[in-house]
Amino acid sequence: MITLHAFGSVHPVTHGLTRDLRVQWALEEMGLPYTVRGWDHTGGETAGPEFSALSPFHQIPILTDGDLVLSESAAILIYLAETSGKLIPSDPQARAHVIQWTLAALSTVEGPIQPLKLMDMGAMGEPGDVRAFLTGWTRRVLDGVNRRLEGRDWIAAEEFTIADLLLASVLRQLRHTDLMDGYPNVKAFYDRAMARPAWKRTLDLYAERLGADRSKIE
Ligand SMILES: N[C@@H](CCC(=O)N[C@@H](CS)C(=O)NCC(=O)O)C(=O)O
Repeated sequence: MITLHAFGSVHPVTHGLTRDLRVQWALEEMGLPYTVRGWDHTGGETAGPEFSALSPFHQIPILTDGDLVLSESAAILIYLAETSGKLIPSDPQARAHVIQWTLAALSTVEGPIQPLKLMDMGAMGEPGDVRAFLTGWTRRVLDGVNRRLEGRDWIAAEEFTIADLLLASVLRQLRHTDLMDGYPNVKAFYDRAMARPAWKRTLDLYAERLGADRSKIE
C-alpha cells in the first residue's frame, strides 16, 4: 500500500505551497489507493530520527510503497507514472520529453522561483542576510548528501551513474568556496568523480575547443 508522508502541521505561511500537494494531486489523478501519514513539522517531528531515516534532507514529501522509500517529488511522480502507466506516454521519445520537462520544472524553472518565494515570505531575513541564508541552506543539503554517502562510493548505486555525474557537476559550482571541506564524504565523492579519466579527458577537450587555460578550469 502506498503511503504519502505529508505535513500534519507546518507554518501557516507555507500553507498551499508545500510539495506534498503535487504528490497527492498525482495520486488523485491516477486514482491510486493510498494513505497519508501527517508529520508535525511545527513540533520538530521531521527533524527527529524517525523521519530522518526516511528523508535524506529531513523534507516532505516522502512516498513509501512496501519496502520502497522514495524522496524527491519528481522521482516520486516518475515512479507513480511508471508503475501505474498513467500520466506518462509509452513511446520512448515522448517519455523522454516528459522527463525533460519534469527535470526542467524542478531545476531550470524552480531554481530562481524558489529563492524569490522564500525571500518574499521573509524566510531570508534582510537583504544583507541573504548570503548567510543561502550558505545555511547549502550546508543543509551538503549534510544530507554527506549522510547518504556514508560507507558508499557513489550516490545512487554501487557503480558510477548519471546521478553521480550530475551531482558532481552541481557540487563543482561550489569550488570557489570551502563549503565542502566540512563534509568529508561529499569531499571524497567529489574528488573521486573529478579523478575519473573521462572527466579529465572532457576538460582537455573543452580547453582545446575553447582555447581555455587548462590549469584555470580544473
Ligand atoms: N526537492 C525536494 C524539496 C522538498 C522540500 O523542499 N520540502 C519542503 C516542503 S515543500 C520541506 O519539507 N520543508 C521543511 C523543511 O525543510 O524543514 C522535492 O521536490 O521533494
